[in-house]
Amino acid sequence: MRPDGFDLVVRNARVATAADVFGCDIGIVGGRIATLGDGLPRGECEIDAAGRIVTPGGVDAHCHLDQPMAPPVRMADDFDTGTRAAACGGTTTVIPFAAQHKGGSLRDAVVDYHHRAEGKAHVDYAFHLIVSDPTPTVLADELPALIAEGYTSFKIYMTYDDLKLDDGQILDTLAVARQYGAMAMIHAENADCIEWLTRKLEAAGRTAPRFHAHARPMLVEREATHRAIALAELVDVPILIVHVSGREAVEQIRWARGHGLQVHAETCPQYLFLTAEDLGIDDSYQGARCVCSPPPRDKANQQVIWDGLADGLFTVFSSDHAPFRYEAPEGKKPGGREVPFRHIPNGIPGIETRLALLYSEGVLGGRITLERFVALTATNPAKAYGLHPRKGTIAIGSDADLVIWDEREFVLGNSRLHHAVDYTPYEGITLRAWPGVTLAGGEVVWDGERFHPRAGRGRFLACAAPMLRPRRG
Ligand code: DUC
Ligand code: ZN
Ligand code: ZN
Repeated sequence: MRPDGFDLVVRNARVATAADVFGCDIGIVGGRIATLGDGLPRGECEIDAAGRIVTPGGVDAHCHLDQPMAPPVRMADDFDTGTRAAACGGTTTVIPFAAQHKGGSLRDAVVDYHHRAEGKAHVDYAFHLIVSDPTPTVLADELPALIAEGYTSFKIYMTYDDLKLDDGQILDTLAVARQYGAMAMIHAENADCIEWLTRKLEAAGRTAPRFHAHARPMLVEREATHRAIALAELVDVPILIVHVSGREAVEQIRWARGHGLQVHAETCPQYLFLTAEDLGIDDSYQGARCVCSPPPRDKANQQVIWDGLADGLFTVFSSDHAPFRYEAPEGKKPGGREVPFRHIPNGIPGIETRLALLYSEGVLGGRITLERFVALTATNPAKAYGLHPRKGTIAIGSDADLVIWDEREFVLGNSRLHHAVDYTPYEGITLRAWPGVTLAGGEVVWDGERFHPRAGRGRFLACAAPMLRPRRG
């Protein structure tokens, strides 16, 4: 022990890591874990965690905060409200996206995104990049330089007109990931199929929110997932398929793994807790709240996703928090109007509810082990994006980012959440647990009832190279 003692001791914890669950005290000095052991001497502060599970703070490796959008649309959460909500839901590291505009510079996007985050974040953050215009300068200069500076992951879109790359551009961009050791994340949906289906639906007058799901059936995700896997195989580079929604994409990923390819996969709460019916069973506009891409599927597909979480198909469980207010001209009703589904901003909020949903239904529902919960929500994302072991685990030397869980039943409502969105898609769901305390760098940011703000507490994290080793079989 250091002669000057512990700043904080979390006593009698039932510590869960991705490998084990064990009892000990956690001694914290200077925002880091200094000691794990029994009967530690008194700290300056003490928290008694007797009988409670303590997990690493969550790492939300896929969320969108204050990402520039085409007017009038604007995201509801910036780095202040988004990281506030994250902290109150047990997430202590977020990785949102610095998005290049077509025709713009990737470096400029990063500079702008730093300004948006500066002095506002309550928890630590890193950035993924979004490469939407892989010009020779971006591929040869900007991207390699940014990877070297700690932006070691980037997202490639196969859909959305303002973001998508064609196959040749994807190959060129994947080749940079291979050469410089970055992690390529892929949004896999076939843009041309979606456009063709959307036009047919529009011609038939089928423009209500629920038809968003008809325009993006599983086939379009399956085809793009297969193509992404083939392109990555050609380049011989690992990839991570983001927000996998159901059976058909899962089958492609299992096939790839069976052939020894390094294909990682992410899924999100919406594919476990929502179905296409949440976009509407009639032509009401209410379903715009749950418009996201890929869309939620059905109960059978939810089970496929649960199976993939339990058996190790999925590496990462993220929120894909993309916050738009429902009753707002900058949100789900652009310009104040109920618009055809093509124009509804895609995305749902979930940064605060991600951990409690999976802990409640996954761990306490007996579907996944506590160790796998920790792996999916903290350790694996930290490894995939070069933040481990500083983040994502409970170990000597790691940041003292911890969640002490309260296990008790309550009904979720938006009024208890801390994001700036005027709804939650999970309104009325009964949860069995919620973070009772969140510690970020050894400071209490959430005490189970109150948020303890300190904008600027959150620091930017430069990421190292991805640590995930190839998975065979
Ligand atoms: N889909 C995305 O690809 N990103 C943000 C939200 C969404 O629904
Ligand atoms: Zn996406
Ligand atoms: Zn997203």
